[in-house]
Amino acid sequence: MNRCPQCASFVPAHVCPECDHRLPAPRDAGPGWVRRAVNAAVSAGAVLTLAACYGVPYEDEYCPDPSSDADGDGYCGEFDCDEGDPERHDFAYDEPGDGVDQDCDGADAIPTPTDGGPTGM
Ligand SMILES: [Ca+2]
Ligand SMILES: [Ca+2]
Repeated sequence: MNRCPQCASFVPAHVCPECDHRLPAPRDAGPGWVRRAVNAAVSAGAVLTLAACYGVPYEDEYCPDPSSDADGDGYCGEFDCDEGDPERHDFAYDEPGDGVDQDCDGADAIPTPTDGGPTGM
């Protein structure tokens, strides 16, 4: 929240809804080096916040050793039950009723009425 210097109310944006006074955006304030420092601090803060909320991005999370990813699907080890088929890994969509266990849960997905399967009547 910013404080409007004209009417002293707190405003969420850069334009005060009470008096239409336009507040300077933090990125626009100060000389070049100040602006760059503020931008760097804001960017670093955003990265830290995102990392805290969603975890640190790790490119090879599902296959730390790409040399063991024989089918090249980006999954290996515990995340890939069939290194001979890039369509089969723990995060694959399991097409119901095709006889193939694409998502490696131990069985082919069972068709539901929306998949054109049994209606259950
Ligand atoms: Ca693989
Ligand atoms: Ca399937």
